[in-house]
Amino acid sequence: MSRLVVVSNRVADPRKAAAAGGLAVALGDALSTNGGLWFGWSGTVVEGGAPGEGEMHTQQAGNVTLSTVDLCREDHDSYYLGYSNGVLWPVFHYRLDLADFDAGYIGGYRRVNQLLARKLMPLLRPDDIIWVHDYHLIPMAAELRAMGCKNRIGFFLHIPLPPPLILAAVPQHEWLIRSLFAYDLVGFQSNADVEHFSRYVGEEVGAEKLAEHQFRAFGRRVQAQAFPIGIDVDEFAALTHAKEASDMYERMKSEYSRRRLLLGVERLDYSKGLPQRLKAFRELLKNYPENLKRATLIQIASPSREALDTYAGLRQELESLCGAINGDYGGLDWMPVRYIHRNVARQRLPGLYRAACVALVTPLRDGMNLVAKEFIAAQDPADPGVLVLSRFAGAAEQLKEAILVNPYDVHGTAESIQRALQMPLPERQRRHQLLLERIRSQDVHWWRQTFLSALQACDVT
Ligand code: GDG
Repeated sequence: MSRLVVVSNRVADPRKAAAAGGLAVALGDALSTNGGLWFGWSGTVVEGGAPGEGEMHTQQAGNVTLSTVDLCREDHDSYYLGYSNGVLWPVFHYRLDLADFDAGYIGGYRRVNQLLARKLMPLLRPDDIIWVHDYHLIPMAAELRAMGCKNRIGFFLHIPLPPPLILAAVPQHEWLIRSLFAYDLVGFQSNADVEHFSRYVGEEVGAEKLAEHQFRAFGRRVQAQAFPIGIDVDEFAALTHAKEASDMYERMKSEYSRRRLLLGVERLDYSKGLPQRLKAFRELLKNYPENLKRATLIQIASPSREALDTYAGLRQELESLCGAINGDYGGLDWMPVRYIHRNVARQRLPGLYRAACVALVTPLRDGMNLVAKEFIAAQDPADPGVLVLSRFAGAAEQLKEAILVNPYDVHGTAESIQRALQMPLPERQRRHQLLLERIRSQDVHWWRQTFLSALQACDVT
């Protein structure tokens, strides 16, 4: 059996993965099954270090080796803040207006991918299977191949791939896509992403389509298909019934016994559509006054990428919107919005999900969105809450029984929230049962196994 090597920007210790959540657990499981190596950035930024250099640290976690590399300040700022999160993240989420195409960033992005490939290369064995994750590391396989690596290498993109004309706004778009042809298998979250890839390689580089999911260009063949990521439904259900979540649930139920709870949970990120959601909630209060003194929106927006200006600006916008809604509609005994800019402990989240009668998951664009799936897993099947889901989340391709909304349409979203609040019990139960079946049949273990089986089966001749 081949050894699995996972390469991702950040590395989690499989022994502590439960605290980090589903993806870390799933990758940890995959690595522990036959022993493996998890490789990436250490999270340490060395002030004044030399660009393209970084010390490597190795520790053993059971049968999994964790090897991580430090980055100097200049590399971190151009690779992580600059190119990954200042160019690729906004463009891949269709936000050309927020991209910062500073020519200097690409050098750092390439340098760090080269550095990581150089450090990884001597650790590899001939029959290792390598699985690279996400937009930070798109050129990783090309760098490894240039150093003589012949292993099977797969890549999974956790964020969306935009349509060709949007992707073409990145000055290095052709280089990025050419880099994907150094992999044997490229996985996307949704069929829409695969369709964008297929159109791009057909229109921009004249790739030949050899078969369903098989493309040839730049003298290489790549397989590209959708592997929608899931959650560990059983683990999440168990977490829901454990003490911390039950306590949270009871507390919420008694505190809001006379109210209806709506819930939003995400990292504070402009892709998540938070201002539009708050405006839709304000519209709900305005147009359906029966919700006054009754509906409370709890919005968790956990801190994220605070070093970037766009994120600081968004934070201010949200604080001012929440203040305005509470000022206009709130009273001494009721505040319509409770906005929490802190990380909530993972063990408590399922209790919050279960206490909510409506979840608002309304990103402007999202690769998948795991919060939607966690909300479904945490519900009481006898009295489930309703999921209001953006049609622009990758999850919308699977979760058709949610109430699908266009988050840009504030009025339409408010109408849909009202419909969710009024949905009769039998309809809620029917929809929830179908959604639960869907997230169960394509859970995170299914995702990992299907991806790795497809990678094993790739024709690499
Ligand atoms: C990327 C893609 C794709 C959120 N707030 C808190 C907290 N969370 C947890 C949630 C969930 C996770 O973070 C967020 O996952 P999402 O999928 O919703 O979104 P991204 O972080 O943007 O993830 C996305 C994903 O990768 C996987 O491929 O689905 O499209 O953008 O698990 O529960 N967890 C805790 N406290 C919080 O305050 N403990």
